[in-house]
Amino acid sequence: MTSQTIQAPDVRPIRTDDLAFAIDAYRRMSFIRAFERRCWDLSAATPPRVAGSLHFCAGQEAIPVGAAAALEPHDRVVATYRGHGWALETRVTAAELLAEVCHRATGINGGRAGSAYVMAPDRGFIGENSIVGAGAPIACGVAMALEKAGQGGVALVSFGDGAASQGALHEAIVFAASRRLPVIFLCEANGWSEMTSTREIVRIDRLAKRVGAYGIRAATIDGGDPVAVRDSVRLAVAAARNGEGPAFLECRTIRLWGHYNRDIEHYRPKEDRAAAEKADPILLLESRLRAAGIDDGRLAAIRKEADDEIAAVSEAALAAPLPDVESARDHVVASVPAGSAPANAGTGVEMSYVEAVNAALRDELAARPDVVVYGEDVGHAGGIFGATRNLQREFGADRVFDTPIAESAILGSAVGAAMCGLRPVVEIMWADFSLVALDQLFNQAANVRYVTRGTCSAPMVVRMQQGATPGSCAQHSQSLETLFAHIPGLRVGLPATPQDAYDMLRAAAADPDPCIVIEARALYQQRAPVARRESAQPVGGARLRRSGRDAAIICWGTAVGHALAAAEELAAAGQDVAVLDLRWLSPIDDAAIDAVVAQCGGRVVVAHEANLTGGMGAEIVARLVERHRGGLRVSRVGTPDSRIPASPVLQQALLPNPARIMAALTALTASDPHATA
Ligand SMILES: Cc1ncc(C[n+]2csc(CCOP(=O)(O)OP(=O)(O)O)c2C)c(N)n1
Repeated sequence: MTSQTIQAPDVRPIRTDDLAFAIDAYRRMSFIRAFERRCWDLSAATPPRVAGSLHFCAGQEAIPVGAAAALEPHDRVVATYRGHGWALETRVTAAELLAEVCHRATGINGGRAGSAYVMAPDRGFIGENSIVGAGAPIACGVAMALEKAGQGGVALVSFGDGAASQGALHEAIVFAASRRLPVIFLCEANGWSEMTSTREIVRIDRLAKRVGAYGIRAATIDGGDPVAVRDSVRLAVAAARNGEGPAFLECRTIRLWGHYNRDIEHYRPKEDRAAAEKADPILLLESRLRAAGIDDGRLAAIRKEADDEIAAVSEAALAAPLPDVESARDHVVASVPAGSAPANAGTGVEMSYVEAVNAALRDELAARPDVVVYGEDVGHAGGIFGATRNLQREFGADRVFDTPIAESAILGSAVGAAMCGLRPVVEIMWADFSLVALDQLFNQAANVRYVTRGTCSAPMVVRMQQGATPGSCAQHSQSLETLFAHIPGLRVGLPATPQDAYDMLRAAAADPDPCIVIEARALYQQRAPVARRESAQPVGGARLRRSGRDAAIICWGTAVGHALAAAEELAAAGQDVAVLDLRWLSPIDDAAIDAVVAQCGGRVVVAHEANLTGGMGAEIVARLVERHRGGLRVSRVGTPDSRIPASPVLQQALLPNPARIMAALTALTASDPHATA
């Protein structure tokens, strides 16, 4: 078993025109190598001076060095997790990077990123990505923002040949091709997919062949030659700047060291390693420079300069303070005060819930030029439920558009676009479909603010609708809010009325963090007056829909209507039941919960459509128990832990309804010696 055939090329002459660049490339490549040697030494020290795994780009340095020479300051780089070279070749200093690798307060991310997830968007380095392939959809969004900025910027994303098998990459290429985005997909094909030879997996000799079928430019080049990389990236960049769309460059390279710092490479044939050592791009460039008349003394001086600088940087990094432990929870979300539910205006134009969504999108598009609205069928057709109807006609196909059926690309591009100044409001047609692309929300969007310590964020909105309706099958019926609310860094809201469908979507679009707004398909045709507002309210705030003293129902989404109906019936029987519509599950309005619980003598039913086990009802009950200790009588009403059948009668046997909520309330108050009814 060998990885790709590695052949040390004959000493290729350097053109006179390229000599200065080649000397500079040698200097930069030597610097990256010196940096990584130092990292290695620190991690191999006893005890180790760097915790965790390090993934080195040794052997691949010609790629970031060559590519960076073809980029302009307004271009952006999204890198593989093996990204030290890319960080150093953008505008991250060695001091900041080494301090980050050593998890110091002075690191570029204050020790929050470590070696494999460095982010410095303000330096043109969108970041490394430790989820392989995930950077590609993000690069699409970065390119969208660059296109909008109108300065001809391109987004370059690097990834490994192993990552080339990821669905996210496929989706990103399809997405970029469909919109002709200025993205350079750059594959660092070192022949290894972690501990498995890529040859054992891929049935073609060149990955570029695969990509040709996407209808974009694709080429295989020598990734060991910085001049070849520079020239090929230049061509691709020129075409992208010229509006000709994305390109794929497969840079054949070598992995000189192991997959990571403690890799003993038991799986790697000795001859593969030996061949890689012979093809070391720094040694090859050295030979070429010698052949071009650069003497050994000069080359040695360049290497020494790199070593000396790294030694100084390393001393400073090790002397730097550790991060302040008090800061560990800072920058999970923006420190803006949570809002409260806006007062009902009492007036407004009657419209359906889904028309209210449409109105909110229209008002956001009109109010802010950075808002873009997109998703499957969202543009021309106006959405399968009509939520985006007529918006493309009114605001143009640049701002309201259709995408390929590619949820990772939709969400990932929203992350990249939001990081670079756009306000994407994207639609995931059904909440169930978000599951194929959760990486972009959980691992990507939710981390941006935290890792960059608030210097960057991903203010995007994801609209989706959920829940069971008669005939909807088990893959189009789930209530998934708990998944999202579990993730720190995401905001999650579930409007239950047309007014809230309008207000909460506008709040989400104005919020500085990624927001998930989960609409209720079952309520789409519900009608009520909706007041259009001048400006958006902050995210957050529960609404007391009905006050009462005997018991409280805490609920959200479709359960709100059932709760109100139950309270109404119980009122006829002399019971006075409060209904609190939580609206937002993140941030959660604990003060409103406490107030209603206190008013109702601690008798609480939490009602939601989602399954009971591990649902947000369990979270709310746990919070109540922790805060109130004694004097509580709590119960939950939700869908029992079942799959959702399509049959309407079977659905009715499972879903919460007013009768079940009433039964829970009655059981609660009947067993309570202090109850008034
Ligand atoms: C989505 C995902 N799956 C698996 C991994 C574990 N993993 C980390 S690195 C790696 C190998 C990636 O190979 P390649 O893309 O060729 O990059 P290289 O290591 O060669 O630079 C794997 C499988 C991961 N980080 N992310």
